[in-house]
Amino acid sequence: MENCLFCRIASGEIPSSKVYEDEKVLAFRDIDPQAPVHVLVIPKQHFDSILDADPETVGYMQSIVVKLAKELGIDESGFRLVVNTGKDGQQSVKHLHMHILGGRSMQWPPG
Ligand code: DGP
Repeated sequence: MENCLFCRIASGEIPSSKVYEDEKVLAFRDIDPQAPVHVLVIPKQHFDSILDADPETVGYMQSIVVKLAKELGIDESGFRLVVNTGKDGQQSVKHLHMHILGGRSMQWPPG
């Protein structure tokens, strides 16, 4: 989608610190990391949010999250998977993305 930041990152028009890529998804380091490990997983196809995405895409993204958690060495210590959605969810980029946050102990409840 034109003018979508994450579509432009997915196409390579805007550079990112890439962690993983295949024909369906891209994973890259968050520009403003909130933990020692902070990776975003996005589908290359544009969906505004998880509300619009099909279960196959979401399930595939989940499988990449698990693979990356192992590769990033945070599967045993644990991590947080976040999908901010809409206004109250504080979603700032309107292209579905999953945050993988790890490498430190997380707080609960979130603010
Ligand atoms: P959210 O608030 O859930 O929509 O998270 C969007 C995230 O995207 C936020 O943590 C910062 C990150 N971000 C925004 N712009 C860029 C960018 O240009 N490059 C990268 N790598 N991350 C970005």
